[in-house]
Amino acid sequence: MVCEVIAPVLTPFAHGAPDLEVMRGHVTAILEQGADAVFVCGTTGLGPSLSFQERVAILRSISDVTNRIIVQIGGLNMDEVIGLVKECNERDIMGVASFAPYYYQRLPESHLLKYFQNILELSEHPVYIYNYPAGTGKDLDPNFVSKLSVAGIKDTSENLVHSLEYRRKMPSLKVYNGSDFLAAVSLLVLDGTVASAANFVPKLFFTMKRSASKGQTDSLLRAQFLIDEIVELGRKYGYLSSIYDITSYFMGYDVRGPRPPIFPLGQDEREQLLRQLVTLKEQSEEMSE
Ligand code: ELE
Repeated sequence: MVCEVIAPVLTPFAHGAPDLEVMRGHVTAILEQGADAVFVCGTTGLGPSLSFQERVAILRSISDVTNRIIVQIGGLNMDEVIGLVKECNERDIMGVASFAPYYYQRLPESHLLKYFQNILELSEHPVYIYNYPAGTGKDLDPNFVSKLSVAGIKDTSENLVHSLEYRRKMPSLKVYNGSDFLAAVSLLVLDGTVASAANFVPKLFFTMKRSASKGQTDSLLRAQFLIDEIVELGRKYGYLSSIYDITSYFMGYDVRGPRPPIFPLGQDEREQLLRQLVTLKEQSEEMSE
């Protein structure tokens, strides 16, 4: 099985707006260094906080530099969801993905199905489901997904059994897991990983993919445990914020910062974080080929 590393790419913000030039440079770098594709406007990309116009601008700008792109188009405004599907239809991309409409916890399953059916009817690209129960409050489980003719599922769950269930019940469906902590095992037993760590250690992911294809589980696990340490450290500061500092430090260029309500780290926090990253960066360089 050919497994893939899909990077859920962060959105660099400067002066309150997406910095598309920096984003294009970042996408180009991570694709050159080891990611197979990018996932834009997802969780790490702060997609739910972007305006429709910003998401269209990101789609246009990034699809100018690569066609290895899956666009997260989900939201609570159906006109905008449909508008984004139509925008995507105009472009050469790999696919569109959507999480479940969130916030309204008592929506019946029939409404959730209609939401995805609308997308499927309109999209000229393969459609992927982004299952993120921790974020949306809804688990689009294998039984739900089996009712839709989607191309694949990105299951963000730390429960591997849950991801494997899609594979067991729908063998032809592409199945990815989105947890950083399950990246190695996803490369071994699923179609791949959509791990946010691919923003800052794309070369390590390249090495991991090779280790997975050769069945070198020792080196694969060493890389996984290093990623775990970095993500755990980042989470202490708020991972959606600290990932900007971690990425700038590891990649050697400035990916700017998040936009409130995802607040950037304070100066003291940043310095503290960077001090703790020094040896982790050295280790990742040693492990990457
Ligand atoms: C994961 C998120 C959330 C990857 C994206 C992704 O960012 O769009 O495990 O809650 O931190 O879904 O990074 O993961 P947790 O696809």
